[in-house]
Amino acid sequence: MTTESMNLQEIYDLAKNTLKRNGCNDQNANAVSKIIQAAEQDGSTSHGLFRLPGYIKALKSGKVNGNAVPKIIEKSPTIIQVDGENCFAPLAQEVGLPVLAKATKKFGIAALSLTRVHHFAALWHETEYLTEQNLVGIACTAYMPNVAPAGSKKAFFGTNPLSFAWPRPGKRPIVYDMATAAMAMGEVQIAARDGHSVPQGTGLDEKGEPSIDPKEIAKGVLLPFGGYKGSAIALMVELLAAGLTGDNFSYEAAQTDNKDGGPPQGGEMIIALSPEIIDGPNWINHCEKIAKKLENLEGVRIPGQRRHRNRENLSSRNINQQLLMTIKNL
Ligand code: PYC
Repeated sequence: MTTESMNLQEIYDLAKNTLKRNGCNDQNANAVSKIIQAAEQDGSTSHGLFRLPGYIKALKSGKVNGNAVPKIIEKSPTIIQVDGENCFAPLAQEVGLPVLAKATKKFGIAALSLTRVHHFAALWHETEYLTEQNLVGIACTAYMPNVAPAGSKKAFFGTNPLSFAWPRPGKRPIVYDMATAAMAMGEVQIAARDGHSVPQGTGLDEKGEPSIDPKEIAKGVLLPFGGYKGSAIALMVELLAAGLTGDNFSYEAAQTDNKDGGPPQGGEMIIALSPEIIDGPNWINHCEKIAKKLENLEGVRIPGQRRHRNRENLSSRNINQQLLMTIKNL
């Protein structure tokens, strides 16, 4: 793979200028560019510049409004809704998360329901934001059908990612962000691009046969992780991110989407909890004990640790040259 070296500022600038050239105003472009830059910084390349062509397709087709002004609707003191007016999800998060954090610090638990957003990004961004304020974060979103429920060979669930983050004051949080599919679609697409195979159990080809060829899986379906267990969690994500927000289930997103290749319209559910209020001031000491015990087990890595180590490295990143050519032509 041929790559080009870019520093983090250049990555941000490339994303922002491309988004602005294609119809985003400054605020919308900034929100998306920050999360693209953060993904590249953390080594999460499948959510970095790799997503930019998809974002641009959604702007060009008019599915996403690059000038949207998301609106806050306080449904109760602890239930906040942000109507994204068809923006990309990061801007709706930027608007809603401070309100969610404030309500959680006051009442101990609160929920943020994002509606009419287009989510294509990693979810650790929103859950980690909450841990910076010593809150626990849980976030999930549905997508387009590309995962077969356990027992079926037909795409029905989205990759339906779920993120959980736990604060560790003075330290990086414990955080995971995982597709409930055996592998995120972006990773399958990158494996296809780079000519790598994927592990057995990732998906089925067009004929419904197990495959380790990502190009064949892209034409077929992904499988949920852990069989019926992952399938049950994927269903939970559908119900929380679409049932509870009133926005699209994955199958509904497919019915209304214009298939431009960009992220469909959907909802996101973000739940925040305050350990300080729910437990009390001893929560830090108590929870540090389990974190330390886990860290001391040989071979164990605290979830999020690898990304956080990448984050400390502020040097340039190697970006796929073909991807850069595609972006420069947008
Ligand atoms: O990474 O596949 C993904 C995704 C879907 C929705 C949000 N992120």
